[in-house]
Amino acid sequence: MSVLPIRVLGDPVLREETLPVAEVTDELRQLIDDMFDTMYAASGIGLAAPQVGRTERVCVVEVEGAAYALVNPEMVTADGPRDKTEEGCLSIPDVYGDVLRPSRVVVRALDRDGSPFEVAAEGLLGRCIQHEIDHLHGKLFIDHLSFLKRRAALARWEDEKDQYPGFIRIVKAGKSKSKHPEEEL
Ligand code: K1U
Ligand code: ZN
Repeated sequence: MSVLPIRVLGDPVLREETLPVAEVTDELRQLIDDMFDTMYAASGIGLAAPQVGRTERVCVVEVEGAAYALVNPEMVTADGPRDKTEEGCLSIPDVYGDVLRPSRVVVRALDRDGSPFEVAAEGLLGRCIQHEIDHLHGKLFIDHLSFLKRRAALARWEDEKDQYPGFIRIVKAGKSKSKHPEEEL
């Protein structure tokens, strides 16, 4: 169980296309578990592999108690009326922007055991899954903003980024969702 350093805007890994996972191994399961730990420690609702410097096509989400590890996720459908809602990103701390996205998605993926499944999601879970799949293709929420709003978001980031030398954000362990708190000792 490890909380991993989070890469922030400016690290080239955030702009790379990820690589499909060929096989769900114990090493990949360890990465998934560490990503959940990191997401909880950072008080996030999602996290994608590039945010911890990895290029595997894998992300994790948890919204209102519904937790998913998504390996090789593929968008099956993205429809419904588009909603505009404010997003943040653990890789662009303290920067926010309104993003327009389809309100409903159906996503197909492999789970932590390598078994295929589909999830249909709307609301915050649907938005979070779209945000994480974007990360797996090197796309960030600021890329969805209008020219002026993106410029404002980047100006805000200019004021923040010096807190993250080497494009690394260290998150303290502590906020844990572990069912076994003694594991944290
Ligand atoms: O991928 C990430 O950077 C995680 C990101 C996911 C996300 C947030 C908001 C909308 C879509 C996707 C975060 O978790 S940032 C933390 C955050 O903004 C948040 C936390 C709890 C509830 C709602 C938002
Ligand atoms: Zn993000």
